[in-house]
Amino acid sequence: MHDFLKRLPKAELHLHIEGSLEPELMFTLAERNGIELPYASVEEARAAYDFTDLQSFLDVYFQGMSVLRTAEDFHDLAMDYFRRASGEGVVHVEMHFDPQAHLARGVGLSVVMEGLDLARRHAERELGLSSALIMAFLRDRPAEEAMSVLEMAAPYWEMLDAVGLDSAEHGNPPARFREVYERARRLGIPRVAHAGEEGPADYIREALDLLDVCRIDHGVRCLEDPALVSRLRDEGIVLTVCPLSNVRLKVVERLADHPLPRLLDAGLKLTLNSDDPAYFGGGMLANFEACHHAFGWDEAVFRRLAANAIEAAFISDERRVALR
Ligand code: ES4
Ligand code: ZN
Repeated sequence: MHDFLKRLPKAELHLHIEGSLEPELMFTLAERNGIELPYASVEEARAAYDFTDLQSFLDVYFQGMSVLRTAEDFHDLAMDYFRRASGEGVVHVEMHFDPQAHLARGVGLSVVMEGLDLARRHAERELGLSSALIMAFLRDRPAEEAMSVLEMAAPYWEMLDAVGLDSAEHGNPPARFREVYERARRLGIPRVAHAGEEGPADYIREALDLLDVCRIDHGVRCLEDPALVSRLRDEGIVLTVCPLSNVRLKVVERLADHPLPRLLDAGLKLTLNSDDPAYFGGGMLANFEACHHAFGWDEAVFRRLAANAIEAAFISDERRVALR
């Protein structure tokens, strides 16, 4: 099964590129930029990745990305991940990035965009790996700030495959971002949003109704609302599920308790993703393998999940055919 899962061409639709920062690179970049880390060693950093919920992770995640200062740093971050992913049989990566988290540290949008764009072209050439870019808004920051970031991104609108919504979900419903998403819609930029990870099923409904998203990131709590499950199935809305993330952030206690088999039985269009691989115990292959161990799925199930991702990816039909 390991060889099959590794060879299976996988597209990743839910990855935070800042969450792919392995402690080794974190230390390299800290040294390069003269930044003090709160960890004495790579091992100590890894030991600190013991989370109780989404917020406890986000605190560590925002701290970790403080080492990213220059375009070269963002290039190295993304290229480091692309190489690892490619080695696991990943052929396409759609990466969220958090411009507000960088702007708040005095790192301009042009620095982030230049570095990520260079890495994307480098990966295409060197690895034959395609990628997409999802500019995410921090939902625990004001909607006005998100709107100004969207306007600030005008020189890069053409480079954005979608906008997304991430960070602390509790108490930050999609409705607050209605106008920002309406602006993105008018600009012709596709939309996705995290919903129903820690937040209620109602947030998934809101993301569909008010933000007009084409995919839901996570969405695992939809099962609490049977009418919503029917709707997701009937409309073929893709959920980008992140199994190891859900375990590490205590959305579920153990992977064996994860709603994935029930979501599958409900006829939903699911994909498997790594979310923040450096923090949650592994990349795409680790997530696929963990599901094999927890649920005993056969090759046909994994083929279907991988095909769902290629089907829902922000790629040309030409590329889609090449990946099938
Ligand atoms: C995130 Cl797991 C998760 N949830 C929400 N926002 C995020 N940003 C990075 N990882
Ligand atoms: Zn996420």
